[in-house]
Amino acid sequence: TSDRTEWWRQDRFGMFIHFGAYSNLEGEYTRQDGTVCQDAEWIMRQCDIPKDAYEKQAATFDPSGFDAKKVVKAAKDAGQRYIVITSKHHDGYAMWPTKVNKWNLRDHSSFDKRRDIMRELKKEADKAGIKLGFYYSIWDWHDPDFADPATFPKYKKRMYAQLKELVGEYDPALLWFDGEWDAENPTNRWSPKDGAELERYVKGLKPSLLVNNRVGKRRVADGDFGTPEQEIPGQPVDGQPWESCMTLNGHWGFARYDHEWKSAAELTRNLLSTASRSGNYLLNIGPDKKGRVPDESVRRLRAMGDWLRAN
Ligand code: JFZ
Repeated sequence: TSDRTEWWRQDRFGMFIHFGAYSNLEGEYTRQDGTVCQDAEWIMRQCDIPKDAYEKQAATFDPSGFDAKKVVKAAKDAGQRYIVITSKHHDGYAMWPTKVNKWNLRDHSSFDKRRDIMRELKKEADKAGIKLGFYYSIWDWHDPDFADPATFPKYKKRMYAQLKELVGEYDPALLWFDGEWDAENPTNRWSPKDGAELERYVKGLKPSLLVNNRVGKRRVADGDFGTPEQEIPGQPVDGQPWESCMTLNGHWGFARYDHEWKSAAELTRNLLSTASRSGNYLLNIGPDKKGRVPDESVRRLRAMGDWLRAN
């Protein structure tokens, strides 16, 4: 119903954060033959990185420069009222110390074992009155049980266990699912029934949780809000609340070669036209391999906030 989305519709403007083991490559993978392949959070797939090579690079991931205070301040300065961070992207790498497997920032990295960036972010967000949500990819390139129909139920169990950890440990306000599509990908067999089950499950863990429509098949009946991507629809999506997510440059994850930053004026126009059509705007940052937010991003977010405060 519309009541459960009320805080979120009033907040209007959020920060998306794409951060994971792919960030450690900063968008560039050098193959054995010396050629360089470029992509961001899809780099493992797009550049055909062998699993062991990807695991090897992830073992050196050390985002010691991640500063939750700075991230929350950047959001606050921009006028953003909630944050959605990737807890697990398609590469399956968990950004919190999950007990479900070792493929995570605590157990498979060079990062300080005492730190938990999700906990740090939750603490700073709480202090600033900013809500925290998690992106979670249903699609998983790393878990061998995902791709095989015979073992998919085993994968599903682990996914449910991870979501229980996330909700129990960090009390998120929102879960942003992704990776439910199957058109061009026969190994992804997520069904409407799977979606309905998952939605029921997470809302059973925390009834007030907001969930996007990618939990199921992006029908109006799926989740609490629609998720047009990189576009601002002219019409409401069948009366369903909606949120448009966008990048600041041309990538979600950090790409050191991408200098095509959108201007603060364009971004502000996007925010305003989204808001004028009763939509939410989720604007993305991609921290670098050290976990630092690029200056180009911070400056644009601040310029947007300055404009909002002045007008
Ligand atoms: C997905 C991810 O694959 C991508 O890496 C990023 O996290 C983004 C926010 O979500 O990409 C999509 C999802 C949906 C569409 C396109 C890309 N879509 O509906 O056109």
